[in-house]
Amino acid sequence: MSPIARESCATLSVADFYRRYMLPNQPVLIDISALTALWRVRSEWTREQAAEAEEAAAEGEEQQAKKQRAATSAARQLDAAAVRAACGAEEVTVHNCAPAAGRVMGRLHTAKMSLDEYLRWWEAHCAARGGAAGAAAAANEARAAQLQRLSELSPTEPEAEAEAGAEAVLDDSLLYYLKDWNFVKDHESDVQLYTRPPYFAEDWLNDHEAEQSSDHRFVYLGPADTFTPLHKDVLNSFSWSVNITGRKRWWMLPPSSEAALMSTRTGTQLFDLRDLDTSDELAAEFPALPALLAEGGELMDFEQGVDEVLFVPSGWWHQVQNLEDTLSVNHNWLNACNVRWSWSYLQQQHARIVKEVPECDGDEETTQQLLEFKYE
Ligand SMILES: O=C(O)CCC(=O)C(=O)O
Repeated sequence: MSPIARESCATLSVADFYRRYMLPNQPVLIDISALTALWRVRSEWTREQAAEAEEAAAEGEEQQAKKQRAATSAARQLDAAAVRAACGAEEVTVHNCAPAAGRVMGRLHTAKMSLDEYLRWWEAHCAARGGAAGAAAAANEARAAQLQRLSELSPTEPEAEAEAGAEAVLDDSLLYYLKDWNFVKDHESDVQLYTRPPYFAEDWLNDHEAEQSSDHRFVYLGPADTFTPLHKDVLNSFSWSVNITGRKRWWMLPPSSEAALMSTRTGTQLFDLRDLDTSDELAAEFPALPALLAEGGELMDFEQGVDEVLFVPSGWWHQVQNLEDTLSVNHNWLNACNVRWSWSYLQQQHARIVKEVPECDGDEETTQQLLEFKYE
């Protein structure tokens, strides 16, 4: 296994980020708590319970920072009532990560619902699950009911809801992960939830797309155990991802590992690296993988704490699990450092469409439309 590089925005300059990570296409985790402290997503969408008293200890700086992050992560929770009040009526897409829900064509099942519905599910799920986040969810629910009563927005009886919450039973067929919510696109003019960290300022994808109907700036929200399957990012873009609440586990493999991630039997890519541990039959389809995953291999397997931003370089394969209830923000982007990989990827895909879709041979307009449809 390879270790992930760790930095802090207090000491990492933009020029050093460029030279040490972006240009050589290497991942890095950067503590940006000094930046997130100023963000509205933190002050308006989360609540902090009093953190436990700090132990005075003779430890290294890194250990202390880790302890501090763990305490912050435990104390800071989503303020579901505030999020609901801000944009509960919006439609969002959720992915069902419950193992019992299965997959469709190698992907998680998805559904569309209002954010309000999603947050109701979230609160019931966290309350039924119990623990610290469950208590926070119950408090959120009570606060939401109070806000609703005040605003008379909902016809639902708050008392009946609170009762339903108290009786909630964990439904193991549902584990919803809200992904790819284009919050910024729809709210640029009224609220700036966060600012782009300076390391990622030069962004040809989203600056261009500001004029378009969609973009690559996302909010993600998922309770503990929600999951993003193995993939590399759209158009070989870079991505950055920061946790506003919670922690994530990331598994990352460099672009050179791509062939090892394709089944020798079907040619399709692996869904979850952990599936190899539970199925010898599946493991046999990926004979080159064990060497990459072994000690001394290429795999990076690490935790990302609250207020840490991860730089995911172009073409790196990754899968992600939320270890706690996690609110995160992420962008995909292109610039002079990676646009050539995007361009060659698009050329490959163009050639593939022409080869596999007979109608496209000689019809450039249809080929372009299909390309656009696939990567919009
Ligand atoms: O946080 C997640 O679940 C996935 C994020 C991701 O894949 C990315 O930022 O590239």
